[in-house]
Amino acid sequence: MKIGVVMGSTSDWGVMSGATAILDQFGVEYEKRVLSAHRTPAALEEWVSGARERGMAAIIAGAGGAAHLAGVVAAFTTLPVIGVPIKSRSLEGLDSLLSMVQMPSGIPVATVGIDGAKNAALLAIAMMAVTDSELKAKLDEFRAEQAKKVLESEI
Ligand code: RP5
Repeated sequence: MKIGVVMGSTSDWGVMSGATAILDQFGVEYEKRVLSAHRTPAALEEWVSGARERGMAAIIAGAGGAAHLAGVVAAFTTLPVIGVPIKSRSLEGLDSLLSMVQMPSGIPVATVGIDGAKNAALLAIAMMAVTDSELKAKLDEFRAEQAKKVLESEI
């Protein structure tokens, strides 16, 4: 199984590379694409519609502004969709956050915090780990390492 990572613009890559860095760290395969809900709707539909057949377990979608990308992705698939609201130039990402988190009932998007690409990847990994014991062990190790750092920290 792999994860899909899609973003609306190359300008989102600075944030979205945080998701692929986590997927690399856990050895999880992914497909990454720049596709826009409003600039390339047909190509987006094609990519998302074939995602399950290409072995994807979930799709992470990052976009800024009126960030309808994640909602449109969710409209074309029943795979879990995780939205990453990207901090926008004019409203600091509040527009992106509300566009994703306030999806109307029936088509869910699991939305992480503004610029929360790393958490999106960790959530996708947690989904895969439900049925993948090797990944679950890696997730447990990641959590233990994180806890150790906090407990060892000094102020
Ligand atoms: C959205 O508009 C993208 O996801 C990006 O966050 C934002 C700005 O895009 P660019 O103008 O930088 O291409 O579609």
